[in-house]
Amino acid sequence: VGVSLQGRCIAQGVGGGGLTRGSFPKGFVFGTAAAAYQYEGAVKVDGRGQTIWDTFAHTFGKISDFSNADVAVDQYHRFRLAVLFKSGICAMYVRHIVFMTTYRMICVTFWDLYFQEDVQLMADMGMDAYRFSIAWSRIFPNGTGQVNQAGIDHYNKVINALLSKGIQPYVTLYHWDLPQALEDRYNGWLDRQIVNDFAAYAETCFKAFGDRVKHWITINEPHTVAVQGYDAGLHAPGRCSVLLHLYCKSGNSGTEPYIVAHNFILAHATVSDIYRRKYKATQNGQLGIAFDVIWYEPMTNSTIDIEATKRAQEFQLGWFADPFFFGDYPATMRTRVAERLPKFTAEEAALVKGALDFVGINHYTTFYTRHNDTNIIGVLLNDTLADTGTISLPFDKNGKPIGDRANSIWLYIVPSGMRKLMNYVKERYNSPPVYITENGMDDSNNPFTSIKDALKDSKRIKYHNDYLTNLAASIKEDGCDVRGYFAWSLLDNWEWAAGYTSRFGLYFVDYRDNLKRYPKNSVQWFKSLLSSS
Ligand code: PSG
Repeated sequence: VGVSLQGRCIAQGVGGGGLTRGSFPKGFVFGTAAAAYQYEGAVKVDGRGQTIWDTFAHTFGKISDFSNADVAVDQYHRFRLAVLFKSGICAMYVRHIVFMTTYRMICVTFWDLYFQEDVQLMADMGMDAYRFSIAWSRIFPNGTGQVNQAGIDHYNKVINALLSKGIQPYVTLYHWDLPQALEDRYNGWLDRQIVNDFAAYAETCFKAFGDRVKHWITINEPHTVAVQGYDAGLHAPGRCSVLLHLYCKSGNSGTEPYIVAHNFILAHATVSDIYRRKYKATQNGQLGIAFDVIWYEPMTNSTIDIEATKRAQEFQLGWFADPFFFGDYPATMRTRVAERLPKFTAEEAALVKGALDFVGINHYTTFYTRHNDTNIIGVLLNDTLADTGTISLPFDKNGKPIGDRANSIWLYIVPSGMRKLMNYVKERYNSPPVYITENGMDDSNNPFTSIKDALKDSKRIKYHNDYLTNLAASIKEDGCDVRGYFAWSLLDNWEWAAGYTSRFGLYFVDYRDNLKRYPKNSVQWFKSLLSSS
């Protein structure tokens, strides 16, 4: 009673919404999210092959703090079995067989498996699930060919450790760490061959883990990869043609993002087809993609800006989700990108349409959008953005920020965007099942802040409380079919081009003392929420 009372008080005290488990439907899943390259470290251990992110992070000038993720937060090692503990109770009983007396012992033995750190941290919070990614290059160090058994063994250990604590694995197959061998062989996602190689990797995972993994996210944020990796060049493989190739050695910002996107879509569709034909009947799992979606609000109430806002969303979520629901890209994209936008053959369209079992949404922030038909931005920074004929900013026309800012320059706190986005998905795609596969905010990694102060993350508590309150309303009041919520992230970790400058964790990681984990106050908040009824 004490715990649940306290839980209610904390949950109420913070947002005023009085969130409890009961604010969500029965069976609603709460978890934390993570990704291999941001967490694992151990990049040369047990036969792991190099990835495009190892290459990118080790290229001078690409990561803001000049760091790399060779060690990251060492999760690869911290999944090791730490202690195997055996205990039991025994009872003696006496048996008489005529004149013979025998003393017999019966014992009941309990085996307890204790795992080092990270699984226990999730269990401590009462989380139902953990979203993590498999590193393709641990399974196939060269992208294809011979399976690396040590990689399979590792993820078996992870999955079994989670299940032993009642935590369901939600597994991402591709969270950006493409085997470098495939980039070298045929330019990775730019070549259609990737579809077959990805399918072979995915199938290997279904065979090895599919008896226990029931939720697969094939690809994390294909939109971010297409734009940041191939248009702006800020993410691996760092291709672009903006600034007259001064920033990226090679690439074509006007065409490559669309080609890569097309291959991502075909890759998911192919994998989904294989799963449904060969594994679904026995494994009975579900496949989705995690789409990154900023919510857009019109900058003014002029028709031209309202139209622009619709277009911006079609070029973001629509670009990737429309093909799965309607069999083609949005009409606005067909018109504006014209011959640079790849086409689906009738056969491909049939394969793609209907290939999602659920929609994963990574949602963090909301921007204002206005019409913009100058091409300056395209020439300087970002061609796909120029194609939209829009510009989106976290400031209104008077320069006032749309919400409170977190640490990342793109992360402004606008909880109502969550509810609006859920309704948009419901309306546009006819109520598909949705999982929020990421939602969270970061603090800066300030070397002068004491650990004690860094653990006081009331801003993060409020963030989750307010976004979850809007999510609950979208389900209960608007009838959106949302099945689960994953907080980004379990731990502070390596934040891509921002390196270690950003802390998204519910747990603080001490980068100066053996990567020790400390619960921030948000851990207690989640624990209270999750133990409430
Ligand atoms: C997602 C959304 C935006 C920027 C970056 C991401 N946005 O709205 O401008 S990346 C995404 C990713 C994960 C990151 C996390 C935080 O899947 O690996 O660590 O979000 O940036």
